[in-house]
Amino acid sequence: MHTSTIVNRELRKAVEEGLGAKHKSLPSWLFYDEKGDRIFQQIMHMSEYYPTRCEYEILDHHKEDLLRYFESQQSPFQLIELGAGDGLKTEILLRYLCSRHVRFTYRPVDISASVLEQLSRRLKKNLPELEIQPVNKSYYEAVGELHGDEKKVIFFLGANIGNFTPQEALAFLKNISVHLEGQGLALIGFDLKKDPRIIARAYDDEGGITKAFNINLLRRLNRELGAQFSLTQFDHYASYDPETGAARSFLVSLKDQDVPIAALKKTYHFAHWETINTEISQKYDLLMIEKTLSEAGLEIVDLFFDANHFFCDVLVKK
Ligand code: AVJ
Repeated sequence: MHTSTIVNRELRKAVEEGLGAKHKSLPSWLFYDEKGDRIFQQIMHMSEYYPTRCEYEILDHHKEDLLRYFESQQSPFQLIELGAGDGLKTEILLRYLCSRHVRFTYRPVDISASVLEQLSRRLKKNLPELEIQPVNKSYYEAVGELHGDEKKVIFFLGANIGNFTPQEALAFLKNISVHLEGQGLALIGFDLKKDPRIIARAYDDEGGITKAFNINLLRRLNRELGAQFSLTQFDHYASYDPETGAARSFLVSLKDQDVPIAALKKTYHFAHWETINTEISQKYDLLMIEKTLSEAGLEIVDLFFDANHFFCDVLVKK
């Protein structure tokens, strides 16, 4: 079956569930259509959006350490990156591993075909010696299909784990841990609690790029499901709760309105100021990280921080 048919079925199911709930929500994977991919690349370049820069710094400064840990692996191994995106951060590390003639296959997994193509094209050009096998799947699917005896190093970077609630993150990590039997390793990125103002700004930038990212989700529903959302009658709102560490994004209805969605043969009502929760970006402290990992049956091998301690990549094994 064609990928777009599957995505479309998933899409209809997600929208029907999310908009049918008492507190309306839409899953954040819906952000990443072609335009959403492009806006997210802009977000990663914004001065307010620190996570990408922090992780870039971490991977650059600790590439020797990481190599040492990977080399204790039987080679060749599979380097599986879940939610690889445009892979710009990972490229520093891939470049280094290639320069040291480490034998491995890079398997970037991403739900977005366009971003994956862009990544493959760039890596084939920049690192022709790299063996790369792109996987166009959601990471749930990809993890479900991991098998084989080859040793695995699983990357889950860029605070992607933050899109899960803490309970969901635990379940996902338990799932991953099954695949680390033997000598497997995983490198997991956690965005850390910090000055709440810095976090709030990262999700509500001056230039309105994050707003455009959020609103684009409605444009996608208009195009792919024949919905009739007015893009000017919803606003972007981001909140950060320093107690729980949850940064959340909402679309806020600016008037009382009815929105038909042709593909669902339904019309949804939005009261004035009613919200649709579109994303959670969970922030962690070290205690939460340790607790979550140990509950998932994972052992911390090493922790890597940027100079500001804004972000942390944790290397774990089973
Ligand atoms: C791609 C999930 C890591 O939550 O920080 C950026 C997405 N949303 N700005 C994040 C995002 C709004 C991002 N992740």
